[in-house]
Amino acid sequence: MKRFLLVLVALAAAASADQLVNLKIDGMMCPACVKNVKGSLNEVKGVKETSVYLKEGKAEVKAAEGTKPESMCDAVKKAGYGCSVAK
Ligand SMILES: [Cu+2]
Repeated sequence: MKRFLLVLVALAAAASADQLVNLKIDGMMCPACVKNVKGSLNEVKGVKETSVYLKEGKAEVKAAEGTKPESMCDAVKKAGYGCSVAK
């Protein structure tokens, strides 16, 4: 039982080390844009997983705790798209 609890605590700790950030992306017109945005986000230090949604104009980013959402948006803007952090 004690061991089981320890595993649970370890799992919780691992989960809390990541954060989910929602970004609003403007200017995506086609799948190539999605690829561009995804690529630029994945180059940001700390970013682990990125899902980009063309129709919704948004991105969901899984990143290490402490990764600044602003740094993600900067990367997207550099790639030529509009970006704001969705709250
Ligand atoms: Cu495009």
